[in-house]
Amino acid sequence: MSIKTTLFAGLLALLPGFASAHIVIEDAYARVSSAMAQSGAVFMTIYNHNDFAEVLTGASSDVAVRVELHTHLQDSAGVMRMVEIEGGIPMAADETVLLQRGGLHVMLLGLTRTLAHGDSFSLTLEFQNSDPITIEVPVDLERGADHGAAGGQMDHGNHGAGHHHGG
Ligand SMILES: [Cu+2]
Repeated sequence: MSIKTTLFAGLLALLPGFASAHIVIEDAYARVSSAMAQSGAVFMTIYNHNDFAEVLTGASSDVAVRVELHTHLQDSAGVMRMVEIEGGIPMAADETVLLQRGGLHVMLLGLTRTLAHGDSFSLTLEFQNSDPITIEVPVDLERGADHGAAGGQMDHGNHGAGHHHGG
């Protein structure tokens, strides 16, 4: 009987369709520092509703020559610097990961066109175990650094204090 239970759980974890339906991306937006900027950053909330760990392994978009996964780290001089995350962004089972200003973000390098406030573009996110997810990202230059606070329409913010450990 325990063998059957284990087998069933194993099969569920192997079904790609089952897996991809359980990653939810919300509240994505992009920023550039100016109209002349050569790079930009994308922020979002990622919910891993799977009961297994996932890894955001990479991303791609036709608005950038290269797309990297970055975080901010403080160097020995106390200066915050952006660094590429080797191996991707891990997400524990049922974890919510915040990509936000001053922390994790998707970096757009070598912009192929100008990103102006109100524009939008497609971004494809790739995962270790789940199918890729393509989202439409609005360019929002007016969003404050206080992520999500201005929206007021995000039910997910009430799911529990455990969601806010990513920053
Ligand atoms: Cu960056």
